[in-house]
Amino acid sequence: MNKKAIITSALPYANGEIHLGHVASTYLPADVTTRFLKMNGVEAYYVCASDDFGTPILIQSEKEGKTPAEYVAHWNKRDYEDFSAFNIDFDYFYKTSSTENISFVQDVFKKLNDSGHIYEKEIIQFYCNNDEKFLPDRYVKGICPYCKADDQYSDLCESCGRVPEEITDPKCSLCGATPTKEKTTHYFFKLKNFSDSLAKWLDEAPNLQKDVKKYVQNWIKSGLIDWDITRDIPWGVPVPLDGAEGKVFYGWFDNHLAYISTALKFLNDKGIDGKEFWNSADIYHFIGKDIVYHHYLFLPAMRLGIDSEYKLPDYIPTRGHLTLQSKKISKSRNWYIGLKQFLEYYPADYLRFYLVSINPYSQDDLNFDWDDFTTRINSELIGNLGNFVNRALGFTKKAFDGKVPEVDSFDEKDSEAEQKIKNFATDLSDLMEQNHLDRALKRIMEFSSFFNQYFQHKEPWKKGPGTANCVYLSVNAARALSIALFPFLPESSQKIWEQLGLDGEINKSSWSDMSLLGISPNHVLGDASPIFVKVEESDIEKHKNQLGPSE
Ligand code: B3M
Ligand code: ZN
Repeated sequence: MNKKAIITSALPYANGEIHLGHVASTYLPADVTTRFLKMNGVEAYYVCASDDFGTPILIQSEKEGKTPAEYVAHWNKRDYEDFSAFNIDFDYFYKTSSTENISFVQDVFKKLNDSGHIYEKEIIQFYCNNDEKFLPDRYVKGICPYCKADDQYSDLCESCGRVPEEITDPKCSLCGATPTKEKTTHYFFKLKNFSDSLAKWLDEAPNLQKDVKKYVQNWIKSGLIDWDITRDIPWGVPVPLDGAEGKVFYGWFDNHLAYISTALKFLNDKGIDGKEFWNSADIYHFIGKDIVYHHYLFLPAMRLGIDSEYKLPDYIPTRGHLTLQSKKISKSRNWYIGLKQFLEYYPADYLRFYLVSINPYSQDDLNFDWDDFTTRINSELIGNLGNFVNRALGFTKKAFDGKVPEVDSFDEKDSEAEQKIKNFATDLSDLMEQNHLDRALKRIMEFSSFFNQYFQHKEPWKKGPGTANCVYLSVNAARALSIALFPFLPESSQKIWEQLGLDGEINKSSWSDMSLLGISPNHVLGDASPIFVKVEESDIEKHKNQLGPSE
């Protein structure tokens, strides 16, 4: 296992609040993975940034009468606060509009240009006579030329995931008028040049998801098109060439470079050689499936274009979209739950538990359902896990004054239980390393369920022979659970740790520690109290009623 890692997750646009859809597919899986790697002794850093440039942000700041810089500063701060409240533990959260990123992007562009990967071309671009503007990207809506889905932005079809060469039946998204076409000069990146090297990279990358690879390979086979990387708007990274005044880079040219520039800034400030670290680490980019094209083609091609001066990603964990009560999330239709709002209802760990449980390592869409949430929290998290921990600790308190008794020789059941603890870390490691976080969490719940049954079977309240063993093994199982749960439920895991009377912070434990019988006879537990509070059905009804049009 590589002992260094850099983890990133798709950079949130500084353009509105973080909602459940964002955290499910990228930030939460990335956070769980980073915590796991760190516990495994990997020098892992999770870096992220707000994505500050691009036409939608410019449009929105104009609407709100703010400068784009003021507008993005607001969302950068707010996003970071919301992530922190959800215990998304970035090592560093920066911004694509940082001076470091701007100069990094300009530098990469110059290198690509010097190596002949850039050319200039006069193009005909949509222009709105009404708004007196060129209309790149989201300024134009129309029909996708590939899959014929309508109401698609000209820069990305949400239905088939491809980037249209030219949208059909275009309309200005500001005023709805049909745009005219005017001439302008743009810079292009020769994506076509990279067809073979991208195909080879995909073939050889051992850790990329097979199904994603397959359809990206098909895109390559059906022919890549060169990529227009500049825009005639006043908000973006300026193109560093004479004669290119007033032009900036397209947001997707600069944003993923902030993965690198942000990591370099963070590492160099820490006194680590950032470039050397990047090139010797495992690189993870967590994304949602709507941005596969950008991460499996644009991003690696640009890195290849500068001679892999910064290595290509090892992992691009790609997950599906979240629907809400089986419908597409939509802010305008109020079919939407903000992260901040959710955390006013329930603790972060409830949402972390639920979202990991329903989120496989695949591109299948997942669904947030309030009733399912209630069941999973009340019967699994509380009924199984909370119940076991509380039973084991509560009983030790009551019957032994909180002091773990001396053990006798183990019977068959005890030995089986002991073995479960000893195998626990390895059982989970494979799943965690392969990104199957949902299955790992399920395994943890099975472990808890096993110990519930063990406790029930042993009937320690009868104080018969074997009671001491049952208590000793049960509190050690609770300790194992507390360590295993840390990447998933950091707050609850720390609570269990403290109730066990263990010192210090749980995150100082290493992953394999869970398989030690780390609590010895005569150890004195802390105070036991329920870790979780039940979700009330009446509250759930209220939350459901908040969705949809308010009358
Ligand atoms: N800002 C958000 C998205 O399309 C976009 C990601 C950038 S990652 C470099 O999901
Ligand atoms: Zn218009």
